[in-house]
Amino acid sequence: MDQTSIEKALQNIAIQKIDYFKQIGSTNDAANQWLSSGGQGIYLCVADEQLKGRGRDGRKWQSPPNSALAFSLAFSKDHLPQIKPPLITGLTSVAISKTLENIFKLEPKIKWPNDILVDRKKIGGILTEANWQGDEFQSLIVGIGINVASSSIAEEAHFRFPATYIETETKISMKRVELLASFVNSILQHFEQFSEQQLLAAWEERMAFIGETIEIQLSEGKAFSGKLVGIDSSARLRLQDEDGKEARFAAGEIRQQAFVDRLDN
Ligand code: BT5
Repeated sequence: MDQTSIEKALQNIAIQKIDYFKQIGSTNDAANQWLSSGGQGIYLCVADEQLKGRGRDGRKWQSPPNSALAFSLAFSKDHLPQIKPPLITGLTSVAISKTLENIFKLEPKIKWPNDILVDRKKIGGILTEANWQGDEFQSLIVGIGINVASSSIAEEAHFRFPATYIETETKISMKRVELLASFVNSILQHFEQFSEQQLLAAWEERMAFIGETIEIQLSEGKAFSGKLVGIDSSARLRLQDEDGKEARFAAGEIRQQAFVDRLDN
């Protein structure tokens, strides 16, 4: 993977600028810099290795060299997707999942709000960062990390959930640049074409743990448990308690008993 091969693989896609780095802190930071320097349109930043890859709430994301895909797409104000901001992570998850289904015949599940699981293990994660001015949505960065080869993970023992890798699940080895082009194509197509209704249906179809009893960890150590019944039109998680009463959550962390659930970074 290098600048030329990425540009070639994405030559028919409307992206204003592409940057490839052999090593970087975080591709989301590079995307933010592009926006701050007045970048207009859509920007793609790809890295072979991230030294400060991050997840939500300051957690770390591992993407060592030669093994994973780590990339970010930035959208300036006049190129923002039409869909409302709380649905963007879900839209990206659906686009990534469909690509894994189409190319590899995998059956990925989306662990609300931002994890892609295969066989109940984490194969990828999404970090969406939106910039606001007051309540006006100004720009957007969507960062995606996908485990391709098992060398993606240096310290798996510290993870909250078991991890997995495309090559482990499929026994297929595909050039990362081709995979990247398929993911980017799919994400941009979904951003342009998918309505909210289509998205909510496609998301629920692929939701991990649907019908199962889960626990959601809320801030300040609080938790709520119930049967996962789906998401609402604002992407809030819908849980039902034993009396059939429904509660909805805009943020939180799903725990599921069958999972190895470790606290880490
Ligand atoms: C995520 O956060 O899953 C979002 C990950 C987004 C990474 C991309 S890479 C390109 C762009 N640039 C960045 O700096 N970030 C984005 P979260 O749901 O908070 O999960 C983080 C947790 O996943 C960590 O605390 C670990 O337990 C676990 N983890 C870290 N690296 C992993 C990996 N490679 N595979 C599976 N699990 C991992």
